[in-house]
Amino acid sequence: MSTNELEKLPFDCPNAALDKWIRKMASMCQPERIVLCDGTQQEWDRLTEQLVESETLVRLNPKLHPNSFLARSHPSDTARVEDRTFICSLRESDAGPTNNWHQPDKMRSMLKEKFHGSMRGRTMYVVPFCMGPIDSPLALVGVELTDSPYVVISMRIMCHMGQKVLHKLGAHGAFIPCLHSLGAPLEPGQSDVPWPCNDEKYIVHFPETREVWSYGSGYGGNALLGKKCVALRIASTIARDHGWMAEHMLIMGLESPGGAKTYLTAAFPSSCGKTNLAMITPPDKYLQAGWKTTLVGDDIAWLWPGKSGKLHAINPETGFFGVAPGTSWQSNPGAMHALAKNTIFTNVALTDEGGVWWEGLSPAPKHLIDWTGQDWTPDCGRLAAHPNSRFTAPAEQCPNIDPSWQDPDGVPIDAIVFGGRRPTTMPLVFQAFDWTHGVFLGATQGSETTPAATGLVGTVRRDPMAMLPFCGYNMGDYFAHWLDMRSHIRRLPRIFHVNWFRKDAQGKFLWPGFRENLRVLEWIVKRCQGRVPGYETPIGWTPDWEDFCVEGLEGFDEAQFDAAMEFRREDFLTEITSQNQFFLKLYHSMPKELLCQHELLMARMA
Ligand code: O2Y
Ligand code: MN
Repeated sequence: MSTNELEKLPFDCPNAALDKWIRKMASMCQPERIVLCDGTQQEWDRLTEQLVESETLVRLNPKLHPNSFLARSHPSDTARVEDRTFICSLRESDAGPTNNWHQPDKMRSMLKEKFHGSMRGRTMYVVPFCMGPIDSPLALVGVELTDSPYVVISMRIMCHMGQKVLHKLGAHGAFIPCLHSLGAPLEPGQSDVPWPCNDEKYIVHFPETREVWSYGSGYGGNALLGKKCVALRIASTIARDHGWMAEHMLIMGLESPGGAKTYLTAAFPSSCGKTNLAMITPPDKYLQAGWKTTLVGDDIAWLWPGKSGKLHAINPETGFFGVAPGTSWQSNPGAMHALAKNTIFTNVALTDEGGVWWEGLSPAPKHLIDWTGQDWTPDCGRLAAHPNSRFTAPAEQCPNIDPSWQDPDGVPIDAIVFGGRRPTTMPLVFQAFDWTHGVFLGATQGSETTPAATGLVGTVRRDPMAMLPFCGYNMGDYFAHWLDMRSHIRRLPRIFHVNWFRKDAQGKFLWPGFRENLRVLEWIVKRCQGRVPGYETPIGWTPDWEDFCVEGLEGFDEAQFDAAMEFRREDFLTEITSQNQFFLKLYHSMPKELLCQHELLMARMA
């Protein structure tokens, strides 16, 4: 495409600023052609056909998985790359000590060199997308320019995309510019590979100008820029400036037998079963009694003080990018229904019948093609699916999707739940004394690495509000924003901390977990409704044995409950020291209220 051709785009662009930006980026990236994506079924059919031909996708057996495909990525491109993720704020202190910072002008000129000619021989797709229900007051419009058709079809599942978004943008609307290139230009005559990418990767955010530039990866959060880049890192800076919150949280609804509905959000560090909790099936006893759970979102929540006086929440996404291994009809039937059709699987194994398989799905078949494309047998000593293999599936296919999941005004939130994988120290559930104490609980949450001897406290990897890799600004300022929100919410949600992973001295889990976690959520709901008293302890309000339902839980007696709920002063003294080390890292921006919470906890423990 010559510079001359770039004087005019090959399609009508209704927005002058968008037209100008596309032409500027195209003259830098030099694609062979530019295509505006409309988000239609015909476009999906065309692109998936093209990707099957280029061997990026394998069409699955339509009898097993209608309209579904398997992609195998390059083995070097299988996950988000945190060490290649940058927050390029004008001031280093605005990125804070927990983010990779780079001076924005220098980063920009370096990126311009990388992107120069990076789309040669490829198509530049223009993907207008909207995070959040199109008519929501919080909805954010972005436009991703990408040379990856896999990204286009994935974006169609993960967010509102195409013509309807261009219509919302109109002639003068603002958009978040997101530039993405695989960094794998094709020279004349050069043949393509199924998963082009570059060894050098940059996932770069400019928070002041609200821009994302991503180079070198075609995978997940590195490449589908609406998700972690826009809906968390950029949105968190917009939210701070405009009085709302962009959080790494699931959103779910719980309907008790009388029909009362309570919505809650929850933030856990990775590997704590967030997707499984979001899609939880109540234990049979609860189902028979009339309990229902609904899903609004499994990964991201945008929260703002709504008309009801409560915090309201929307899920800015329309799909799941869920981890496949461990997902099964036993562990998560909701996810299995969601991924039954219209799904893109990435890096799972292919069965001889043209279906998919991963570890934890079912007994291993006798033969598979593994995620690297090689023959696989159960005795070959390799995993069949990559541990970070994924399904990209439409959220509306989840059978218990909440009727209000696309309500522009969101759903009213009564509880916020924090937690972590803590084999020691943290009881099954407790409630914060107030909002500030709750923010403290979120700020200190984390997961524990298991020490060699069981029963000893391991090293805790802090992941405040599960936002450590996703906050687009200084974590201390982020805590201050949380504290400030208190004065803007008339009916504050209650805040809780849960731990499904407590173990006894023999290393056995003290709580059965999975569907039984609903019993903990029941206590949380009842606390929000003022239906059960709490028992005041130095760490917060805890449930009394009489108020906690264990009916039908084989062998879970009062002694077991006490063990799961126990907190030991000596463990908490270790905890306080470890929290202090984390706070010291953020000392210059740490709000005094949180340091004070720390002192108060110490005093209550003394
Ligand atoms: O590896 C990736 O690119 C995906 S990471 C991811 C995907 C879905 C939901 N959450 C996450 C995460 O890292 O929190
Ligand atoms: Mn996530």
